[in-house]
Amino acid sequence: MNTSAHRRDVYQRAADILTLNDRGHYTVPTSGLYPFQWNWDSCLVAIGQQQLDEARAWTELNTLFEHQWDDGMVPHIIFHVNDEGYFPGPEVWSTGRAIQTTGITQPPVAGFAASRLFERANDKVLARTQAAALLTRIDRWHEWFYRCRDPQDTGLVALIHPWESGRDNSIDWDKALAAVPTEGLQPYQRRDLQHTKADHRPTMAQYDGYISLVQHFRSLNWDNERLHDASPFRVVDPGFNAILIRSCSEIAALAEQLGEHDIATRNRDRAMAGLMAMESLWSEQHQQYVCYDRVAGEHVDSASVGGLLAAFADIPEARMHALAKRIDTLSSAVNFLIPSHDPADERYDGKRYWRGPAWLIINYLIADGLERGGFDSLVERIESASLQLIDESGFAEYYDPNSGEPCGGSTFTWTAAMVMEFLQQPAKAG
Ligand code: 9WN
Repeated sequence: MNTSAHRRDVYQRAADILTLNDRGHYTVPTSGLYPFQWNWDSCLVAIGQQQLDEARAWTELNTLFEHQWDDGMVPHIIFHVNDEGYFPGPEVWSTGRAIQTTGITQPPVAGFAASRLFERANDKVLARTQAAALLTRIDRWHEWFYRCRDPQDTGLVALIHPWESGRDNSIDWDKALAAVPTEGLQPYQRRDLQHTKADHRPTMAQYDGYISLVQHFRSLNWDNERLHDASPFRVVDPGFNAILIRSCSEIAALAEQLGEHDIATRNRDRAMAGLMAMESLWSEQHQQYVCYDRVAGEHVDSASVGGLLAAFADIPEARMHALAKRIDTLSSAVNFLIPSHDPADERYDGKRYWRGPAWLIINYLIADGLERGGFDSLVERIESASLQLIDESGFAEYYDPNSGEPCGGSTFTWTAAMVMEFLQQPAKAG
C-alpha cells in the first residue's frame, strides 16, 4: 500500500471505532472495560467526531453537560445504563441522581473542545447556537472549580481523588494516596481485571485508597462545599491546572466572539491568575513542573507527564523551551514518545497504566501546546511516534513506550479520535 492509501486506511479504521463505540448520544471509551460515558474521553472524542458528523459532535458535549450538577460540577462518569462489568458502579457512589453519576470530576477539556468545534465548524449557524448554550455551562463549571477546589484563592485547583486527574495510578499520587486512611473499608470486588491484565492496572493497595476516598465523600453527602477541606487527599496537578487554564483562555476568546463580555472577563482573569500561580510548581531539579501536596504541604518529587502537560497552557517561553528539552531527552530513553513517567526513575513501569506507558491523548495535548510554541519538528516526532504505535499495535488504550506493546483496553475511542486528528482526513491524508 502506498503512503496515502495506508493513511486513508488507518483513518477509516479509526473512524470505524468511533462508530462502533457510539451509543447514539454519547460514546463509551471501549465496551466491556468502560461501558459508560467518561467526561474527558467524551470531550476529546467529540473533536474527532466532528470530522465525521458535526451535529453528533455537539451532541456528545451536550449529553455530558445535561448531567452537570446544580453546584456547577461536571461529573467524571455518567452511568447511562446498568452494567455489572464495571466497579465502582452507581450503587457505590450513591450520589442520588435520577441518572446516576460519580461525585468527582475529571480534567476540564470541555472549554478547549467546544472552542475547537466552533473554530472548525462548517455549519456556523449550528455552531453559534451550540457554543452559546455550552459557554454558560462551561463557565459555571470553571466557577465551581475555583470556588470549591481553591478555597484559599491560590489560583490553582486541587484534586481530591486520583481519578480526577485522569492519570489514576501515576507515581505523583503514591505518597498522598498511601496516607489516606483505609480503616472501615467495606469489602469490594474489582471488575477491571476481568477485562485486562493485572500488571497493566493499578494495585490492590491503590484500589483500597480509591474506594476509601469514595466512601469518605459519600459519608459527607457529596457536599462540595465541604469535600476539599475534608479530604485526606488534596494534590495540585500542573497538567490538570494547565488544561483548566487553557480552557479558561479558550472560553474567554469564544465568549468575546459571541458577545458575552462578562464570561470573557471572568475566564481571562482565571487564566491569568492560574498562569502566575503555575510558577510555584516549577522544579529546578527536574526542569519541569511537579505536583504540590496540600495536605503534606510539600512538592511531590515525581517527574511525570503531568508536569509536561503544562505545555498545553500559555506558559512562559523559557519554560516551554525547558519542557521541549525534557521531551527531547526522554526520546533518547524510549522508542515511542511520550512516556507518562521518566524511565530514569526506579518507580517507572512501562506497562502499568500511568506509571510509564505512552497515551495518544497526552501526545495530542502536549503536541498542540508545542505547536503553538513553534516546536514543529518535535511535534512531528510525537505525531509520527503515535502513528507508528497504531501501525504496530492497533488502537490500544496505552502502549509500552519501549516495546510498543498494546496495553489496557482495545478498540479505544479516544485513541482513534486522536489518530483522526493526527491524520486530519482528507487534508493531510491526500
Ligand atoms: C477511572 C476512561 C477512563 C479515563 C481515565 C483512565 C481510566 C478509569 C478506570 O479510564 O480511568 O476513571 O476505571 O481505570 O485513567 O483517564 O478517562 O477511558
